[in-house]
Amino acid sequence: MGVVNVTPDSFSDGGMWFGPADAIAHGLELASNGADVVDVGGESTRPGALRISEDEELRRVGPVVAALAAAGVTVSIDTMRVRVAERAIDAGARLVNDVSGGLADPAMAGLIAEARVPYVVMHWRGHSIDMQDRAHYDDVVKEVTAELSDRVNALTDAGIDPSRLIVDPGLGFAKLPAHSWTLLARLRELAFLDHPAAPFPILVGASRKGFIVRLLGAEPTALRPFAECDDATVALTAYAALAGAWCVRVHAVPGNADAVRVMARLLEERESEELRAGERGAGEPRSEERPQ
Ligand code: PMM
Repeated sequence: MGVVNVTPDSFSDGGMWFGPADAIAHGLELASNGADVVDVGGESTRPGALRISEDEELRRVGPVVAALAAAGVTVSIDTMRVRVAERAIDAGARLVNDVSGGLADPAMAGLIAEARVPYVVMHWRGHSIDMQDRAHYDDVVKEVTAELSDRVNALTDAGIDPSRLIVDPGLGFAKLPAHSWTLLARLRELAFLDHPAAPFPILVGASRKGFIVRLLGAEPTALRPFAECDDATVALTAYAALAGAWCVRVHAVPGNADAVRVMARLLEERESEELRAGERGAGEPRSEERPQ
């Protein structure tokens, strides 16, 4: 999933694709670089960001979603607002990516149930303005899994088909860097929510996030510039793919698309090796049956 932030102030690429023409050209480039989905967002969610009005969000994303969808790109709309999601679906968006997992707008669940589109449910504890004040956990994996389980149960109770849900740990959202690293290290556990339809597909948004920027800074307090974190993002993409992630959300597509293809081939090989080993095992006498 390639990212088009139609914002002046995002985490990582704010202001670069703010005009509709630049944003559309960037989305087409991401798709031609190998992104299966292009995620269009109009509202920055960097820590401390203020919200923009609904009309401003619609003004930013509307033409971009419509043009990319008309060009045959599979578009995802990154929004917490039901009206923006609805307009985007009408304009051809095929997936809704809601960083609040339906908590920011209570009408979102009804729309998703009716529109029958895939829906990304990210772990979220509140709006960006003060989300980092909520980064307190005893066991971050257990708590994120429990809170995502609550969301997924509420969403399916509201009529959403569980097969349309994708879950996301929300790296950097109400998380300190150590929380994001722990969630990545135990990624597989996040699929196993307390819901009859588990395991769920997992989306990982690690690209250019603060926990990478901080790790790679030359000194403990120095930050590596965002655009110089793309090799590290590729490393995490390879890891996430091998750990079974369904999708990675990234800003620079080519290296990540290659990593996904390489890991898919490796996983395929691992599975057929396991199958072959199983067949060999079934044909051979077990150790206790072997002639002495
Ligand atoms: N991160 C950002 C925006 N949208 N959506 C999902 N599902 N997961 C994420 O981790 C996520 C997201 C913020 O990143 P950006 O502003 O650097 O694009």
